[in-house]
Amino acid sequence: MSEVRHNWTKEEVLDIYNRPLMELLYDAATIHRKQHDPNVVQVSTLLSIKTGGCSEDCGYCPQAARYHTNVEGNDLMSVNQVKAQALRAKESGSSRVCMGAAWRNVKDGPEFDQVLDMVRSINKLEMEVCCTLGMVTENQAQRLAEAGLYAYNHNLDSSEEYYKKVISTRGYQDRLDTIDNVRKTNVTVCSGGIIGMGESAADRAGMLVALSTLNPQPESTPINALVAVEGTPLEDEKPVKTWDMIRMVATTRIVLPETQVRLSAGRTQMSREGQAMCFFAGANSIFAGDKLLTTPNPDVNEDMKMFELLGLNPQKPFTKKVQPQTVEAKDSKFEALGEKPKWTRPEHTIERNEVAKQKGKTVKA
Ligand code: SAM
Ligand code: DTB
Ligand code: SF4
Repeated sequence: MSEVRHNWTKEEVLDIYNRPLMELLYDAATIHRKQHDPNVVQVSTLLSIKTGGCSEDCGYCPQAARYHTNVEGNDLMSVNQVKAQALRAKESGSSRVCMGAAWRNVKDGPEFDQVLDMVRSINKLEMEVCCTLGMVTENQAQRLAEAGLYAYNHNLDSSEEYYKKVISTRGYQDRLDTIDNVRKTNVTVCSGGIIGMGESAADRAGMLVALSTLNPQPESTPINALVAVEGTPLEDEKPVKTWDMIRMVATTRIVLPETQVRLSAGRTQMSREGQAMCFFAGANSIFAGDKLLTTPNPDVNEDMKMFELLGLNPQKPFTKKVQPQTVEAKDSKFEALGEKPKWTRPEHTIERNEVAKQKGKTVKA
């Protein structure tokens, strides 16, 4: 087994990222084969259960209310709608459903109770359930765990230094605190980030250092290539080069040897050959389905053809960890505390976010 290190330095990680490609690939693939079956890829389906209208100013996100994008906002989906979509995902070969909400943080109340019922109903379909709902308190994480949640996604998204240049409505420590709250339960942690937001290779290394310092390290790590959406502050960022994606995946595999590296947003821009290189470099999970949350993703049938071509098999649910038990709402040990957690609002000025916000106001007027 490769040693899991929690003391990587930015310089060490940057050196790995910049190594001659053949050496980087060889080392990453060697670690990958020791830790994982290289022919098995975990398949998740995303479901946007509450779309758009978000209060935050995340520079990459088409769901932030202040920017003018083509995203149509929706209220929280019903439990029945979610169950139907989950069944469809199961039939198409997914082992996990990841429900995303355009929220800054979870608030106790009927909407959260409804999300807990969604978790219960998907867990009963014998699928892994993941949620990404923004910041959560320990009590909220406990309630999700009790409903049968398998994973909670909360990305660090970039290095601490670059995060400040992308978001002003919350801080990096809020993200770390949420991950810590999830860690106090038996829910697994899914945390990764985005490349292609204008950050340097050193920032990419910085993000991996932050992820590697978490102890235990996240069970899954999504690597997203920015989907530059018109109307967002990052609309003009150049598409991420596939070479950068391959390097980032390989470096993630070396620094987080046991994690499932998810080749996430950005696959529509990549050839099959490019994606195959990412699987070789250590990626062993994807998001399937023709939509991510609001933007396009490759067609499921195309993905299945790619799996066949590469001899890859979808991972069965609960391969890595036993299925959590679902406790019904009436038997819950945890009541809603209605806490008012003090998540931060640094609210420093980010020039390009301001410009996009003003443009949004003009378009909407
Ligand atoms: N609102 C919650 C939050 O921000 O934690 C959960 C949903 S949010 C959409 C989940 C993740 O989607 C973000 O952390 C980011 O990594 C990713 N994401 C959002 N917009 C993206 C984009 N345009 N390109 C790539 N990834 C994106
Ligand atoms: C993650 O790291 N990527 C997914 C999931 N976790 C929630 C989201 C990607 C969103 C891409 C932009 C969109 O479709 O809105
Ligand atoms: Fe809201 Fe999450 Fe999008 Fe930020 S990334 S604007 S918190 S939905």
